[in-house]
Amino acid sequence: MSQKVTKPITLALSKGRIFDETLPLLKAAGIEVLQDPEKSRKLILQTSKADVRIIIVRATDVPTYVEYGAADLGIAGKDVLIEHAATHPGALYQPIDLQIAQCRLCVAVPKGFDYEAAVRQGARLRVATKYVSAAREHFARKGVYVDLIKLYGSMELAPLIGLADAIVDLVSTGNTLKANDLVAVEDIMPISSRLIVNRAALKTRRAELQPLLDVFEQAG
Ligand code: PRT
Ligand code: MG
Repeated sequence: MSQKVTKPITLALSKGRIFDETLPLLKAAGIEVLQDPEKSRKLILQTSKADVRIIIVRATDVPTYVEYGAADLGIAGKDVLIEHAATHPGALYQPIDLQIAQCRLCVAVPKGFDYEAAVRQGARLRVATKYVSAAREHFARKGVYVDLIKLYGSMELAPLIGLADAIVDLVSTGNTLKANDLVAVEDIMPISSRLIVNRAALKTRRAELQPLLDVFEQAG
C-alpha cells in the first residue's frame, strides 16, 4: 500500500526588498516565516504552515528554480523576468503583478553629456548594463545604434571611468545616480515584481496552490 507523501509548496524569494515586501502579503494569508534570512544562514525557511516553505536564492536565479520545478512559485522583478524570457521564452506562467519592489528602468548619463544630441547625430553609443535584452529592445525601437556591454553590477561606475557613454539601470530614489554625478535621461519602463508559477505545478497541484494564488491575487 503506498502512502502519498506530499511535498510542501515551495516559494522562491530573494533576500532584501522582495523578501521584505512579500512578508506582509504572506502574513495577510496567515503565513508567518519562522526564520529571518538576514540573521540565519538557512536557505530553506519553514513557515507557520507545514505545507508551505520558502527558499532563498539570488534574484536572478528565481526564474530558474521555478522553471525547473524546484520551486512551485517565485517572486521576481520584471527586469529579471525580461532577461530570463530572452533565453527561455514562455517558460513561466506570470499571473499576477504584485506591485512590490517598484522602480524604473532608465537610461542615465554623466551630468553634462548631451544624450539627445548624441542620439540625433547618430553617434554609436556604448551602453553598459545588466539588462541587455531590455536595453537592446529599447534602443532598437528608437532606431539608435548602441554597443551593449554586459555588466553584473555597479553599472554607475562605467561612464565615470570611460567604459561606456551611458548605462541602463534601475532607479528608485535616484540617490545612487546623484552620488555618482549621473542623470536619468530616458525612462524605459516601470518595474515591479511578479508572481511566477511553474507550468506543470499549475496543472498537477492546482488545488493546493489556489489558496496562495488567491492571496497574491488580492494583493496585486
Ligand atoms: O543585489 P544582488 O546582486 O544580490 O541582486 P539584485 O540586485 O538582482 O537583487 P535586489 O534584491 O537588489 O533586487 C531585487 C529586485 O528589486 C530587482 O530585480 C528589481 O526588480 C527590484 N528593485 C527595486 C531594485 C531597485 N528597486 C533598485 N533600486 N533593484 C535594484 N535597485 C538598485 C539599482 O540597480 C541601483 O544600483 O538600487 C540602485 C538604485 O537605487 P536608488 O534608490 O539609489 O535609485
Ligand atoms: Mg541589488
